[in-house]
Amino acid sequence: MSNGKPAITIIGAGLVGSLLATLLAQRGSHVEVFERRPDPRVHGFLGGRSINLALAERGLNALRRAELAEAVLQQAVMMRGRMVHPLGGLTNLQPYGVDDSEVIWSVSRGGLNMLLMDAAERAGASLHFDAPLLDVSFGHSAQDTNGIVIGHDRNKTREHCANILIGADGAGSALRAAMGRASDLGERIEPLGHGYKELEIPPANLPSLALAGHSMAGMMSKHFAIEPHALHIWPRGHYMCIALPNAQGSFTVTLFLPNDGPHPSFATLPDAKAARAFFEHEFPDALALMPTFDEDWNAHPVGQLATLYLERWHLDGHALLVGDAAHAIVPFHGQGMNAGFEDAVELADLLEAQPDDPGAAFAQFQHARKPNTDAIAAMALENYIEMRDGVADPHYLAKRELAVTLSQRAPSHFMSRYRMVSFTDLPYEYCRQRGLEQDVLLESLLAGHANVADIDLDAAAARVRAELPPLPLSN
Ligand code: FAD
Ligand code: 8RB
Repeated sequence: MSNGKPAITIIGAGLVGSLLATLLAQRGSHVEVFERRPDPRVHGFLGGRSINLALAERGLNALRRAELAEAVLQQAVMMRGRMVHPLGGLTNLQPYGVDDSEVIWSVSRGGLNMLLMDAAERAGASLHFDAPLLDVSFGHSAQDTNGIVIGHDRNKTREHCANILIGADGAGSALRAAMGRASDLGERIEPLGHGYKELEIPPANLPSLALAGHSMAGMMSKHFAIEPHALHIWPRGHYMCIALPNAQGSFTVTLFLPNDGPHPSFATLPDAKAARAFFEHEFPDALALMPTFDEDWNAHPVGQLATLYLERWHLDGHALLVGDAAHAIVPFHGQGMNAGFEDAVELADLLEAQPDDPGAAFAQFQHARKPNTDAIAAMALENYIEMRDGVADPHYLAKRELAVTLSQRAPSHFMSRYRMVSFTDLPYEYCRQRGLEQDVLLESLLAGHANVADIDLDAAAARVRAELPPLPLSN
């Protein structure tokens, strides 16, 4: 204890650990953070590669609580919708929301993490780098403190006391492994069977159009090679590519593909030559924009995707897991970080409300969050199907068209699940359940109609208002 507030030890200064450290330190807790990697503000991040993430309303809300939203948005690129690139067809933009208040934001992981580390230190947290958690001996009684072993200077280790231990050390959490050795957490890892490969579209070097005809005509300037304000998708049925814009004019492209099985899978693409031939066939427009395709293919390993489920996130008041360490999910709703940021706010509120009873705070945290993280795990899996082949299905498109119309005619009673997840802070489990109810109604309204134009839309909107309760939205 210091000044009546508990001392808290966080493992991992990733996205969630550094935001949680900021929120707790801003409220007066004494916070120590141990991070395995070197300080990226000194040594650079991920070898300098630009990797970006989609930030949505939930994540932004959490950043607002730490007074960091504006600083983050200054470095972000607005994405208004999904730009779909059919094979051999015309690209089309499907807006995510009703206007520019409903957009998602592409942010650099490295930039965001460094901004959060700065904020945590400014708020008074102590960050220790090159400091991996190696082992833990958990306290037995409520009064017993934990002992943690932290790696230090290659072969040396240091031992520390850690009253309240919080694991924000990511999907491969060392704290989770240590907790699992002490007590069964009910861990289940479900591999997706698909992996991913990161590629890059650099900025296009075009003659500066705005200056054409002026004295500086002919000068080269940086342009985005494809529409910057969109999340690009190349849906191909059982697999897909996506691209998110970076503030510097490049795009990070990700190929999602089955690991094994018949062509195409990562197993049937053993080298860059085979991969290039596959892209020439399936993603020719994207390949044309990737001059470093072969180097990228060879340099970046295939990443694996899985969902992590735990029955228990905490050992009494001794230790708790948050973020990916507790509930890693597949990426297809772009919500992993957003969900982890929601965790950080919820936990900081609960610990602040009962500083003397971390066991109660941890139990309430798990009780409140677990149904919601289970729900986003399920919705993320479902959105892979939607992204990779749903977008080309006529029935799906008819449903989407009807949904858009109903949300205009009955905005207090109908909002697509995507909008609820991305642009509100309604609990994920509510979004999932409400999405199911709306889906049943959409199917019933569409039954027997070849297209949306044949439906009596006034009657449809009246049914929506009669059969669904109003949305619990404040605005
Ligand atoms: P991490 O960010 O992984 O941080 C864990 C930290 O713990 C790291 O700094 C690590 O070095 C440290 N650590 C690990 N082991 C130890 C140890 N033994 N001791 C000390 N420290 C340790 N989410 C979204 O919301 N939108 C997106 O668009 C999106 N895109 C993604 C793109 C990619 C390529 C990936 C991989 C993920 C993406 N996610 C996205 C998910 C998001 O990155 C995670 O949900 C989020 O980073 C989880 O934060 P975390 O702090 O729990 O874990
Ligand atoms: N992890 C995203 C969406 C939903 C887009 C839509 C999807 C890359 C790894 Cl795959 C993906 C979304 O429905 O139109 N919003 O944000 C981010 C996504 O992938 C991220 C960049 C990603 N996550 C391992 C790779």
